[in-house]
Amino acid sequence: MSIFPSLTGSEYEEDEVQYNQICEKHKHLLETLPKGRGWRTQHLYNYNGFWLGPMTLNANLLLHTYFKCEPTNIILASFMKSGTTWLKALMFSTLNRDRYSFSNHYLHNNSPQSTFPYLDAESYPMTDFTTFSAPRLFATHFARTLLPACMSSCKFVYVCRDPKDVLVSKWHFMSKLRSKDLPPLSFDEAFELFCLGVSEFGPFWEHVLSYWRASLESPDKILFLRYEELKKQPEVVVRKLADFMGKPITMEEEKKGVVGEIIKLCSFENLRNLEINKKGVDKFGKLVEVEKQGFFRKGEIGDWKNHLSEEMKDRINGIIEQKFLGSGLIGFSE
Ligand code: PAP
Repeated sequence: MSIFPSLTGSEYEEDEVQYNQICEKHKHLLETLPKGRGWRTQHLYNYNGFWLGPMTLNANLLLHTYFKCEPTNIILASFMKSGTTWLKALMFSTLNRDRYSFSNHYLHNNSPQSTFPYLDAESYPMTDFTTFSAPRLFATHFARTLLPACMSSCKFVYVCRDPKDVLVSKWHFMSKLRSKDLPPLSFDEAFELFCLGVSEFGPFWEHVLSYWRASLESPDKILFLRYEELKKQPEVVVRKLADFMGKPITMEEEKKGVVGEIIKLCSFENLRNLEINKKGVDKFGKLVEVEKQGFFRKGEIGDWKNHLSEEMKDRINGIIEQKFLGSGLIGFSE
């Protein structure tokens, strides 16, 4: 299949030249950027202050060249393992609540990952997203400062989570995906790398701060959420999401219990126990396949207590306090 399905003749040739230039740039970057130890792949590359694997680096270059921003786009952004799967299900089912009944829903037969595309997979220029109807939903793990400038016209939902739980969740997840040709990454090694900021899409703190600062500048454009608040008060968050996406819950829907239906549909227990999420893989770009059940592990607050020593907890909490000092971000170092 052509990499530019919608183009013909000279248009195609022009774009092919551009595409080859990106491949060249990618090759050059891999040779020149600072390298760190990868959790899944052998190396990560420090690109504009953030650590990316070779494929996500390429995806970022492609995104900057080919992505066509629309002000109606709504982008779900998160650091890995912060609640993306949950938010994908919640945003999709909240926005499309007139399209599907809760007794026979899209999510009963399709994984949350399939609801809307990741910008970080190497999908460009093969997929023409302009054909999707508005508002178009996308997900990304890229820090705000790694995204194209035109995206300041789009809305963002950012979800973050206690970094200690993120670390534990990510280590379990990446250990499964890690190439069998590489030596395993022990939890102690992952902890050390995480503290140094060397972790796919990290440093964690810079990632969170990139969206936090943007949300302070444009609160109407960025809805800043926390996994823990979603766990404690899901109904408050679903109403916020509905308002933010331009589709507030009506009085009639409140009476019918629509908010409760959305929460029940997207709950960890429900999604994890659906047959569709127990078998098979989700595909990201050309090469990455992830077992669907890998997205549903424990879904709890505080699993870090089963993995981190007292000393580790104090060290990571100290880093969080220092990094977030004066930012207004609190409650991560408990
Ligand atoms: P991703 O970065 O690979 O997209 P993401 O969905 O952000 O992963 O995070 C996965 C975490 O969310 C897992 O946490 P755990 O390892 O601590 O268990 C996963 O279990 C949890 N999770 C997935 N779906 C839900 C849900 N519906 N409700 C609550 N937590 C969920």
